[in-house]
Amino acid sequence: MDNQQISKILYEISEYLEMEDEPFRPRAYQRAARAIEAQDRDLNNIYKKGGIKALKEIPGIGQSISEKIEELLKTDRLVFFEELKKNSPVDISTLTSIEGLGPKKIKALYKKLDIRTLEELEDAAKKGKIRELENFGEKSEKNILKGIEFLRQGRGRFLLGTVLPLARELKQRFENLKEVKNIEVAGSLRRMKETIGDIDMLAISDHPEKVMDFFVSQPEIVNVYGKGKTKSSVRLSLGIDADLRVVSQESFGAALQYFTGNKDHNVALRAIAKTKGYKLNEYGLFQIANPMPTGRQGKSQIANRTAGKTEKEIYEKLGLEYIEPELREHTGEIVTALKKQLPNLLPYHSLLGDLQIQTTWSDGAVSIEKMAEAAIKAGLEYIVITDHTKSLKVAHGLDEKRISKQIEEIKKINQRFEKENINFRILSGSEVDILKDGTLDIDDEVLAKLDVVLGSIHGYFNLPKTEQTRRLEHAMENPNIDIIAHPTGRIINRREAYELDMDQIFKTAKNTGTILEINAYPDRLDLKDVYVKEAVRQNIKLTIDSDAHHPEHFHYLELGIAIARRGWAEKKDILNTLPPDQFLKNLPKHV
Ligand code: DGT
Ligand code: CA
Ligand code: CA
Ligand code: ZN
Repeated sequence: MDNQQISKILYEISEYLEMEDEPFRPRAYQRAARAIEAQDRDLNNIYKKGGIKALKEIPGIGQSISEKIEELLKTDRLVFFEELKKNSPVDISTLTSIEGLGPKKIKALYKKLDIRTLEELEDAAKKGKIRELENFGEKSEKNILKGIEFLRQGRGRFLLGTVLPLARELKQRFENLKEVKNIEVAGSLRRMKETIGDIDMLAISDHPEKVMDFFVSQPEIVNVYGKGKTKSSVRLSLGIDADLRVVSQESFGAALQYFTGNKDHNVALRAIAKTKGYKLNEYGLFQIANPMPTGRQGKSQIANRTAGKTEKEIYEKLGLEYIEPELREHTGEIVTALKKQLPNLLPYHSLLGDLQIQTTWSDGAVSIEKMAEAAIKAGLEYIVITDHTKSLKVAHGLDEKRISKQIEEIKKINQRFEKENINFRILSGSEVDILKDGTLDIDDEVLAKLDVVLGSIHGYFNLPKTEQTRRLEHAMENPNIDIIAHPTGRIINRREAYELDMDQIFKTAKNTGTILEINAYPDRLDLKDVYVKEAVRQNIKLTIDSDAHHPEHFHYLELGIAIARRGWAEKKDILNTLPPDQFLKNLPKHV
């Protein structure tokens, strides 16, 4: 269990306790949850090294909560939390995941309308009962319905950034098992889709029963749906399901291809196989011995396996270029592979800089220097410090004076790096707030002094489409804006993108040279893959930023690269693959 999961559980506990009218404990749990969020170190390591005593030394964590964290770390569950959930009449975990509904409102809904579940909430809202309650009104009733719909769409799907580390951990354990010759993750996870329905894994082994025994004995497993000789399905504590199949060595490639999907890609591939006199299934690519006249295909004889051991040989035999999993969505990759014109995809680990970093100057967890050190460890050559600006009060945004002060501070740190022969540069920047009318909340003279300026929308999400589009275009037209951060504002499973005419946005990006960001933060991934593909097609420049608020966040860059690859991006499309000097020269204001 990682810090993020633990802190989420502590937040949920505080919500349950708040419902129960507990006076002090909710705040204690919130404080602890926040303390863990801001921790650079993994709680597992802290606990391994110093036990419960070390947990208690973290400011904000007391005796009772440190014991609960210990239980979570040791057993991956917390009896106290499970009891709380069981004894509560109301399904708080689900109801609080609706935007705008906190424990206080949920309690009022329970007391006045006896609402316990999502279904009851929906029913009451549809009948117009909620608008009649004090502090609710018609608008919030509408928003509740919208929130329910949104939740349903995303329900059961998990963020790529949450599932990926878990699946890798599982994979690693299998790799250490001597009975396993090879193990791969398939499905949407291998395609690096932004959300994941379930985890699909494939293994090669001569002792499948042993592999199955090992699988169902993993500590994260909360339920075994079925355990067979070569296939098992389970539910993990995160709430996601996982399947594992054991297949033979000679079909491994075919199985991997089949279970990677997506389904439409597979259907199209099988059709191509058929036209070439083959049959493709999860066991291999087979030559059909005596192709029968149409109409009698059912009786055609399957002779020999032509391919199946690796995916590469299957694609090759079918006359296609190898198609990377991220492209297998049946959005043109097959015809392009037939023509051998697939893009030379942006490689993982190819970014030299990260252009959106927050520090303690605004709402980040650590200092500029600490973020720089973490970036060096992550293999980067430069970062841009982009703390929020003054309109974002919750984040202690910077005003003109503090921006100028920060520029000086960055200069000093860079001088020290130079003296110590550290090959790393900090660039000065800002994530400037785009106001309702498209103007910026920082004076142009001050912005002109910064190396890189990001503009982003953090409020007035509900403007009409034309107005919202115009607002963003207005910001793009400002020569001081280099990059639009998280351009569409969506938060996966939580908030829809604001209404934008994306064709128009792309047109303006093209005209002004403004760069669009692929924000790699796990619940943003904004621009999303389909927009990346369109931007790439139009030769609009992009960057990939982690939006790090914490030294541990640099690894999110991988998610951004995945989205870029899913959008067919090459190295040339992503500006922060360039070394710092060249990167700066390519900013719109210098081109
Ligand atoms: P997910 O789990 O919803 O994120 O999406 P996937 O793509 O992982 O889908 P999943 O887990 O249902 O199935 C894994 C792969 O197995 C899928 O991408 C393609 C293949 N597959 C599953 N069912 C079918 C099917 O009925 N026909 C074909 N051709 N392929 C299938
Ligand atoms: Ca899946
Ligand atoms: Ca599956
Ligand atoms: Zn932002």
